[in-house]
Amino acid sequence: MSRRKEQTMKEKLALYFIMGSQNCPHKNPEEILEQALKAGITMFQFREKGEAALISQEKRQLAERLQERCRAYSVPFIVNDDVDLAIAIGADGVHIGQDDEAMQQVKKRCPVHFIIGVSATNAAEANKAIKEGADYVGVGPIAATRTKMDARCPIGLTGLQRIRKQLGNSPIVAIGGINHKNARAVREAGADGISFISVLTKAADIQGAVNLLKL
Ligand code: 3NM
Repeated sequence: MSRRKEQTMKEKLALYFIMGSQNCPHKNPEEILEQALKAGITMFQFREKGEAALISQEKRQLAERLQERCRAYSVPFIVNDDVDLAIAIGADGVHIGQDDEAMQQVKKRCPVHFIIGVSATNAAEANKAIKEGADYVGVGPIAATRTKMDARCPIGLTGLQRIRKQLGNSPIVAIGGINHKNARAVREAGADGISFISVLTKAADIQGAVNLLKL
């Protein structure tokens, strides 16, 4: 990746909000996203996953409604795991996990302009993802999280620092248990950006919560 592309990617990763309808059962995801966009998030990932998640047409319809909101703010709209959906609706990219479709296959199917993100928990996974052409790696979980039931053991700031050392300048976004108390330390440990779910889906004041994450 060129230096310039790398820098642009890092700017997009700064405040990366992730959400699916299962993360906000008693709220309207469109309203949450609208407020988050207004507050200044820089990238969004549609992650419709788990027992309560929408499927088929309902999933696609929600994706399209959320995508429309992101477009209005020129914020990239990324789809988690579901490469078919990402391609079908003309998303800006996909995010894949270690157990999802192989990178080579994903690259072959997606348009060249797609942003491709990969989850990694250690330096070996992160290195492999970047070598295979990932535009960024999502590194975590940094701290304990209640949002992802099958999350691995937290790697802490030390784990993040270790991965940063191995990856040189490649774009890294940290994930898992990130809130206003640890956001700054996470950036100082080498993350170009932070990604988060519950700190916004559970916030009474989304603007205020985003402001605190910026500090
Ligand atoms: N992936 P919260 S942790 C979606 O470690 C996700 O790869 C993780 O939610 C990973 O901000 C996680 O509420 C959940 O902790 C993040």
